[in-house]
Amino acid sequence: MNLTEKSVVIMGAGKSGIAAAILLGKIGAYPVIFDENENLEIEKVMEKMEGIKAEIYSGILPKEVKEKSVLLVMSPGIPVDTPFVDEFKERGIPVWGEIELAYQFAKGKIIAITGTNGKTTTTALTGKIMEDYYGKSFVVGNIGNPYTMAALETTDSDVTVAEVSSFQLETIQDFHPQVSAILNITPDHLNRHHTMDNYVACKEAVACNQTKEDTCVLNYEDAYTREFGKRTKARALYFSSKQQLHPGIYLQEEDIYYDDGQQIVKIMNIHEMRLLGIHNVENVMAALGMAISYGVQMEHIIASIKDFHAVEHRIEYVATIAGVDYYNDSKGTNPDAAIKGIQAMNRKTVLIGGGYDKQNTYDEWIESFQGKVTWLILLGQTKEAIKECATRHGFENVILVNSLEEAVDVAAKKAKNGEAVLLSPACASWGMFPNYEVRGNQFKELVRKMEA
Ligand code: UMA
Repeated sequence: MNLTEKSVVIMGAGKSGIAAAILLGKIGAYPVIFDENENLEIEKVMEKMEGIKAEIYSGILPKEVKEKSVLLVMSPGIPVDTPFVDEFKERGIPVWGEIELAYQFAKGKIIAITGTNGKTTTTALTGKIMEDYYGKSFVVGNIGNPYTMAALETTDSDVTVAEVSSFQLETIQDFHPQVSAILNITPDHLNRHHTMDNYVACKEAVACNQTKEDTCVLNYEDAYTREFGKRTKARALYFSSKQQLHPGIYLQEEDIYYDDGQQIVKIMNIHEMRLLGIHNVENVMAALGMAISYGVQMEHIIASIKDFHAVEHRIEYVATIAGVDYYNDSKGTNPDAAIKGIQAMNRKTVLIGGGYDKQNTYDEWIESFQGKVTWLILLGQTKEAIKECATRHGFENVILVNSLEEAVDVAAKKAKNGEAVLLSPACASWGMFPNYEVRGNQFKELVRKMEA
């Protein structure tokens, strides 16, 4: 689509919206940013525009501005099933997500990773493997770097490694990764997608433009992704943490193997990686599968995996104070991710949880406590609902607090020498924090303050 001197409305003035507007300005289009937040600080948005001119509206977008637009670009956090978006669609105006916009102007090959949990770790690891091997890679998407920020810098010989969320995949059109992965699918974001079927369809969309020349790496132990392997047009490459696959990548005892259909190669022992927990073994196997499919030599892949550390906010060790180890798992934004956090702890744990209500259920999370969690400290919109759920499961050691500061203070008092304190909320941060990074950083600051 030729956008030169054409007006394009961008929904949302967050990271994605600003990056999309900058890209559009650079290619000679007229970006119009629209944010529904009436209190948006327009000056602050302008400061982030890197000298690119854009019209910025908050609260209401004037009708005549809407009608001039030839394209609507959506930020991932904004639902698409709204009357505002319908108006554009009814006029035949394309609605692209920020990822699709970037894709239309990007060059080179793409590796795209989705799944309910493990995306960020797997994306960071795959990005590192690519960077170590090729000397350069672009790591973009839900991980926190909008794809539009990097797209114009990419060349035909580059590889882009993109973490893509269901929100982002809902609005793709031509986006076509040569290698993709769906790590797992468990209920999440159902307040946005309404049904599990819709959510699963968004995840599967990562491979919708792939052909038999491409690869889709899938988890054999997840019923959704296992089934999807039978339907996808791409070559399915499975990984499993539970059984031997032929062909595929799998864990047996404590070793990872790769069976290419002809021969079986032992790749590495799991203690050679610096990541904790079985979920991380799965993330490593997925990254391995993608790197093999992309053509990276095995010895280089192994060296990069051995050298890779946990990403920030994902079961991240913070400090030991008075014999208590503090872990930041602010990225545990849904019950399934938070269960992995608890599983990774090897001692009694005081758990801090709760936050924004995504209409998840918490039963499995509470059931996973299994005597390991001594106290549950709850904050945010979901605190009452989680407390009620805990009571139903016979877990009574629950304390409700009003801030993260109070939560850390109470946790420090409850945790005994030799135990752990884990922030792993099972909920998004929204409502109390702009994102999980701010929540995790505040937790780390509060912990380190006690250390001083
Ligand atoms: N807004 C509206 N109307 C709405 C909702 C929001 O106008 O109905 C406005 C807000 O006022 C705000 C802007 O939209 O100014 C925010 O847009 P956004 O929510 O899309 O946030 P960005 O800052 O652009 O960040 C997005 C992703 N956020 C979401 O998907 C919610 C970031 O993922 C991503 O890192 C970033 O783009 C760069 O690609 C975060 C996330 O929480 C980490 N992702 C979810 C997850 O991991 O579970 C999917």
